[in-house]
Amino acid sequence: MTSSQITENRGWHASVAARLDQAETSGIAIEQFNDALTLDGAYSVQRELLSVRRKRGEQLSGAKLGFTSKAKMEQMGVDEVISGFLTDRMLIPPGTELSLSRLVHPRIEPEIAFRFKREIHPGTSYEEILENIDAVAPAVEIIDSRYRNFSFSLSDVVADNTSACRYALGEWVEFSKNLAGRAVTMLVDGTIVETGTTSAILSDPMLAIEAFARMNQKYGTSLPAGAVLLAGAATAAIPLEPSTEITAIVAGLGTVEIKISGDLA
Ligand code: 0L1
Ligand code: MG
Repeated sequence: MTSSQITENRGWHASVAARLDQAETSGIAIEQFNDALTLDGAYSVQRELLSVRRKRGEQLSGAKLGFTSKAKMEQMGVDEVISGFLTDRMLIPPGTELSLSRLVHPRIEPEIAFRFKREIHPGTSYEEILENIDAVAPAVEIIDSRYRNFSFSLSDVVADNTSACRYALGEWVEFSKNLAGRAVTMLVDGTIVETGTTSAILSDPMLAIEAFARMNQKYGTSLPAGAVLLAGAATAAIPLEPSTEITAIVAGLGTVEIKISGDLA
């Protein structure tokens, strides 16, 4: 590719990022880009999106993986995970209510999160990343596609930062490698709506760390000490409704709760 083609692509990727960012901040969905983006181009759009958010004062707070379940990989016809970034504005602090206002069609999924005690760089090896993990916590991720009908191609969803929207964390506990096969339950207002197991995350959440190492090497950016990795969903995601309370329980790990406000204005 010539340098003028790279510049031209960069300009186009920045304009795709601006459209996705506008959809994210307004809550108004946009049309899919479909085959107009390559996978590498989609990760370039993601980097542009991060730069837009940083200019608004947001700080990078972690990374996330998507398509970590066999079913989702088969549905999308892929054999590799996708990755996105998290910022401090996406974190729902404990005890605060989440407003659905300006979200497009949010869904919630139970996950587990890892915490890095030191900086991680794209060149950090899997072994070093593993040594850098000091804690694990139950988590929920709110995903919200900025595309109409929550429908997308692989490159669409990567460009849209893998539908990352918000996340909440339970209490951190000391990192242990024994994380597969733990029952996961999600409740809405005290009623069980989804059950699953942490083995839905690439068969063992430990494999999410390996997948993150691969993705970070290829497409990642440096993460600060204290950053988190959302490893992937343990059950299907469910649509969020106003004035509800969601609880996710990961057996032997803990609980995370969030309240959705009634405010839709
Ligand atoms: O975090 C996720 O598993 C979602 C990845 C993107 C696909 C989707 O929005 O369903
Ligand atoms: Mg997720």
